[in-house]
This record gives sequence, structure tokens and C-alpha cells, in this order.
Amino acid sequence: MINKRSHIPVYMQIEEQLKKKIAEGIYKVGQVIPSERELALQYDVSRMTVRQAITNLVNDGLLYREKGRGTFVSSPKLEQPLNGLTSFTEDMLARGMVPSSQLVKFERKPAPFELAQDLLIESGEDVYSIMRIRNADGEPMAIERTYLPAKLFPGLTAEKLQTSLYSLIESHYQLTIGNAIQQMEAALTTKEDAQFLHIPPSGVVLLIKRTSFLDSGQPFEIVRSVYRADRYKFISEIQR
Ligand code: 16G
Repeated sequence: MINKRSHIPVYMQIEEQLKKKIAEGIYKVGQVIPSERELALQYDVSRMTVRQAITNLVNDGLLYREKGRGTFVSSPKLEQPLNGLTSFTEDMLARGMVPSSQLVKFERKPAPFELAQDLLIESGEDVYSIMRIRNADGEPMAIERTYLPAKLFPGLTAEKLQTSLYSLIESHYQLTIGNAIQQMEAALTTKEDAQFLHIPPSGVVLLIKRTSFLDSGQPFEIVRSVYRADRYKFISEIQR
């Protein structure tokens, strides 16, 4: 299976073999793969060579290592297009996954200066401050901290937020969502967020800040989202 005379380096050939086994389901998601020692024996190569192949697959997100336990097959990352103003619920349903939320916080309070400025409301006007864990098929994918100007959503309650915010805005409040501005950056997770997301306390996350506007131009939400970098990749089409 491994051709040591090939011009393709041996570690690359092993990488391909391992990838194939993952794709064919011989190594299944969440399962441990054979140890470096076993693979070295199996392919008749050095452990160093096997380690190189595994490290590359870990860096590509196909495998992950757990200290003292071994190397496991990762779940494939969700591919999230960046060119549409969609909701979490819509995104998950489009993939055939079941969306759900855990409402951690729902508060009404006066907006601090900077938030009021961003939402184009007076400082001290009320906002809803909402924190939700967003799950796909029961697995936590992101944390959303959402701020909504209270005057746009009279009578909003925690119960109303059990499902989709965007469908509530469009169906119940009869508002038309227009556009949004989004920024994204990488960061290390906080301890609290790591627990919510079921990731290691030193894990990497993607922070997205979205300001969304109604078709009238009025901002209706500011959302700070924390996405699991191990479960998400963002895709955008660019043109010249
Ligand atoms: C997405 C949006 C968020 C919006 C939410 C509504 C990003 C980065 N964020 O997660 O701004 O509030 O969808 O989802 O995409 P919902 O309608 O399912 O509650």
C-alpha cells in the first residue's frame, strides 16, 4: 500500500490512506484510530513518519488528539456560506439538522452608551439582552449574545424566544429584515464559554459580530456570537 520508491513522500501516502479510511467509514467519527506504534508496524515505517501524517490531519481538523487517550476522528466541519442573511434555524434546517436553543439569559435593561450608539437609540433606552446556546442535532455549536431595542419588540418574552428570532421578527412583529454588517475574528475561548460549548478551556473560537438592519435602515439587533472553530468553516464566493 505504501510505495517507498515513489516520489510522493511516505508521510503523504499515509495521510492519503488515513483519509481514505475516514471517508469510507472504516475509522468512524468519534472513534479512536490505531496508535502511532500500531500504524508504524502496519505500514512498516518509522513512528516519526506516522506522527507527521497524523499531525497534518490534526491540523486539517480531520483528527484530534486527546492526552493519554489517543487520536480520534473529528466530525466533519459545518460549511457556513457567508453570502446570505440567514438565521441559525434556517441554516440548520437547510442541512437537514435539527436546530435548538438553550436560553441562558433574557433581561430587559437600559442600554449603555456604546450599545445605544450602535443600535441608533438614546443611551438609557431599554434593550433586551439575550444569551442563547445554539445546538445542531443536540450538539452546542455557538453562543449568541443578542441585544435588541425593546421599543421594536413590544411584549417580547423568554417563551417567545424558544424557536427562531428571525421568524418571530418577520411573522409575529411583521418587520422586514434588510441587511447586516458582520465582522469575524479568531480568539481563545473564555472558561465560561468553553463549558457551554463543550470544548477544552484553551480552545480556539471564531467571534462574529453582526449588526442587522430592517429594510428601513433601523438596526434591530447586535449579536456577538462565539462559534466553535473545530466545528465550523465559513465559505464565501468572491468575484473579480
Ligand atoms: C444567526 C445570526 C444572528 C441571528 C440568528 C437568528 C450569525 C453570525 N448570526 O445565528 O445574528 O440573531 O441567526 O437565529 O449568523 P434564529 O432565527 O434561529 O433565532
